[in-house]
Amino acid sequence: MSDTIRLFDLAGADDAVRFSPNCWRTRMALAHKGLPVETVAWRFTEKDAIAPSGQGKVPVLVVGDLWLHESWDIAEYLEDHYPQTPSLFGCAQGRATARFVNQWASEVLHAAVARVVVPDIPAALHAKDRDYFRTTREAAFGRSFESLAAEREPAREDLRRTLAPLRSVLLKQPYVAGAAPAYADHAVFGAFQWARVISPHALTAADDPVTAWVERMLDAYGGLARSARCVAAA
Ligand SMILES: N[C@@H](CCC(=O)N[C@@H](CS)C(=O)NCC(=O)O)C(=O)O
Repeated sequence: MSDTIRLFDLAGADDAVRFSPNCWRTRMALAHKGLPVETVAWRFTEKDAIAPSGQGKVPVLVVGDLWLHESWDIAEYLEDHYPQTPSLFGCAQGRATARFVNQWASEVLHAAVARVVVPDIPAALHAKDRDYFRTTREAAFGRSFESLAAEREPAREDLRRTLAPLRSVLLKQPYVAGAAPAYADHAVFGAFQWARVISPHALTAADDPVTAWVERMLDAYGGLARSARCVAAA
């Protein structure tokens, strides 16, 4: 019998509000492979709960005695250890290209989305996380949440420009990975699901091809992402 898979998944004050872009990558990858998972609601300050992983960030995936972290490493683990399930990458070249897409999303897209949504996050956090979140994020941005919130519109404009290559690709094909979603899509989609769950501010216009792709991703895997609890709708 295969081991139960557990995922430590970032939650807000409400256990059902799961808003981490990196955890959503893993949730989508597990769904793609048809692997059942038990998610564990985790807060930023609950470092002890994931200490066996040797670091302090989620996603953390626990399979038997194995504690895995880093969303990209988790994706590779799932691909290599469950070869009988649908592939996340398709082939060696697909894996290499997905690695680039993943890195672009982590370094460029997440930073651009953060400027739009981060000021909305404290209101949804568990009380025990609020000071930690403000202190660490304001230090990272070098500015207050209030000043970030005041510049949300220019941040959205910058994000729209950042999305230009994604938009161009999605005008030619329905998914980043081609005809069907795969890990390159999961890697990018996490950022959109982050915003959708935690913020009332739309990232893209209704007629943007990126919006149509987000809708397709929300419907994928039996509507897993669409069924997620959103703060704005709560
Ligand atoms: N490169 C890591 C990034 C993980 C990460 O930054 N996770 C955030 C949640 S999205 C976290 O757990 N932060 C904990 C903290 O800031 O203390 C990955 O892709 O898994």
